[in-house]
Amino acid sequence: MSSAGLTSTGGESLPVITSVTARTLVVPLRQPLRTASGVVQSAPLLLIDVETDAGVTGRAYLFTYTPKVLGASAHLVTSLSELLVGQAIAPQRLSLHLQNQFRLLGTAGLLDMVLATIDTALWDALARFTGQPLIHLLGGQVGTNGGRLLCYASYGMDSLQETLRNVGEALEQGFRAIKIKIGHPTLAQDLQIVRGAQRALNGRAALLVDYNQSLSVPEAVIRCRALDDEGLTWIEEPTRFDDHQGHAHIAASIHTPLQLGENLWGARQIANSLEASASDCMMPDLARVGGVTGWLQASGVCAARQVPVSNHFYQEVSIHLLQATPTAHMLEYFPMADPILQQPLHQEDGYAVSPDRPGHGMEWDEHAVERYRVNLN
Ligand code: SMN
Ligand code: MG
Repeated sequence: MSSAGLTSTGGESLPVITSVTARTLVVPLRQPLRTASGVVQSAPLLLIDVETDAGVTGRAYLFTYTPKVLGASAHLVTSLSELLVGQAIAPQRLSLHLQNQFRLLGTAGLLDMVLATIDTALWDALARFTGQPLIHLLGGQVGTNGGRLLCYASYGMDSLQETLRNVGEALEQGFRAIKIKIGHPTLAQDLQIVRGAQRALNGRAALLVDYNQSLSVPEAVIRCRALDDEGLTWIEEPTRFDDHQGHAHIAASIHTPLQLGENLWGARQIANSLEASASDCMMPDLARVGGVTGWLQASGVCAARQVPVSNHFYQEVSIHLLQATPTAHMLEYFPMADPILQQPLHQEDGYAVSPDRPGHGMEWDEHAVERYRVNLN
């Protein structure tokens, strides 16, 4: 079967897609994740499985932030599957083709996130077909640097007491870096919590903070200047993600590095943000940057500018991508999908350990998937 503009090809050596299916779940979080811009009570996940005639299945999940769009995202997968069944597993080629199909509509938003998740599943299928971990397909090697990547424990916006408990927990688990969210009603509260956390850490781990876009530019300048000598590794998203000039002004007002990226759409928006000197660091989100294909493009943009790169969520795939990213910095460790994975990503002594299994290494725990499945029809 062919779709407009793409002749059906099996390519002698590549598997051919036989089905693309979606399942909708709501997976519990260990605790609700409070940010200055809203609370995430649970993890609404869309699971995508791409089956092939070679007997390998590519997998990926999409975090949709709210269950309200889970049904729509699943319907998008069903529609897109008509463009994919019968095509060879060639992720770069297929992702470009799918983007071109929607040139008039534009894809920014949920469609881009679904396309990115399909891209990730296609790369997983290709890697599984070769019998190699994804990192090998990207030119990296499992076991490099001991196959480990420095990671940080990611927490929410909590009270001083809860923050101190989180810091103690992270130190006990061996983390060498910890992120907390701030943006409390007053600067004094932010400072009290940052200083309390730093006292508790006592130099045993780095501290990162995240404002989740909650401040106006003038307020962000005031608060970031007040935090500038608190020894923070980075200050994340003080104002709206796409206010490049606003972030450039904030960045120019302080010496603490700014961190952006989780809300930027594709390598293009990352390049625009860096062009505006809006950020010192970048942390692409797999679903917004365009999957593995988009990440590789963004990685090149950041490498050209020597910008440190971390990830946002999707740790199981991001650990492969970061180990093939020239300016890799740290992995955000936020195990939201662990309840549905047979072998969650392993963290020890503050490092995430790269799995030496075909593809990204995720296998669904089908019993758990059924337990958390939601029927939205
Ligand atoms: C974040 C964003 C959205 C939901 C939870 C957490 C946060 C992060 O910005 O950096 O992880
Ligand atoms: Mg963030």
